[in-house]
Amino acid sequence: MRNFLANAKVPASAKFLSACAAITFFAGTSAHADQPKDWETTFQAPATDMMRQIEWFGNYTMWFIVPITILVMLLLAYCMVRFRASANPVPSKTSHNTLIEVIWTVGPVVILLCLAIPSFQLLTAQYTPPEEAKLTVKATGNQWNWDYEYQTENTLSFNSAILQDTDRTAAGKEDRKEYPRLLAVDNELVVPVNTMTRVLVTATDVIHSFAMPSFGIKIDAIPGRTNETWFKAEKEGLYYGQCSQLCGKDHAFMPIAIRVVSDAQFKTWLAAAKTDLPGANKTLMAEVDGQNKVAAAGN
Ligand SMILES: [Cu+2]
Repeated sequence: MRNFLANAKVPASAKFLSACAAITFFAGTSAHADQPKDWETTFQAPATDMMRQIEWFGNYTMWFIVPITILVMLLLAYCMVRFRASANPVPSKTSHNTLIEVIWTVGPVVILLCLAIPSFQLLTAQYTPPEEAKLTVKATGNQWNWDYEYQTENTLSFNSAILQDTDRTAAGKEDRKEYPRLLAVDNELVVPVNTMTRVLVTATDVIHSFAMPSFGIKIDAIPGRTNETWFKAEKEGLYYGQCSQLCGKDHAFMPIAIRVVSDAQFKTWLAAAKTDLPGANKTLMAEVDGQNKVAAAGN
């Protein structure tokens, strides 16, 4: 199955979708990372090609939804005014009109086809990793935190739980913009940029869901079962998601944070994290913060 998936070709139209979406993406925000914002009505900025395709499809469906809604509203208003009892005391007794019946049958079929074809292509693309994964991490949902395991030579595993306000100072995470309340965690999942990453997702107790909006992934974490998804993050930064399956009283308090760093930074971090995780995280944070300051000064 894996070979079949790996060899399946990404449909040409999917490439077209991503090309169109890429234009939107590069014209958009150049925020360093992404997280939900107050009063946000659109998707978070995509950080993977898959999310760009999803965003394109979302915008594409709007071209159907909005005109149809307007047409139905206008037709309703017209009928209510034009055929109200006082203006039209003797109603027409017409019960059949072949032309109109053909139009209202064929029209929706064509519209549905226009939506279904790109939708199935997108679904296929989501289950078709374009290349073999270079890194595999396992995410295990618990009530109410996540365990991450790096399936590398010497396995590295740690727990990632919501950052408590009382721990902010000790963790060096006082900046609430970078480490927002309810989204920041104690130990982020660190991955290298532009690297095909496979995520194996499971749970120990109840069903959770591993979701990262900017990456376009969301997959259920089910006890006794391993689900698989993948992403290839294109931009370094700190990304936030949340458990997306109602899983109990603290469901809202088990965020997911993924830190995308350069390949070299990842290797250094991984080597250090195996013996001293808090130390490795601090070193990495200091390095990333330093980079950001240089970037901000350059702007
Ligand atoms: Cu959960």
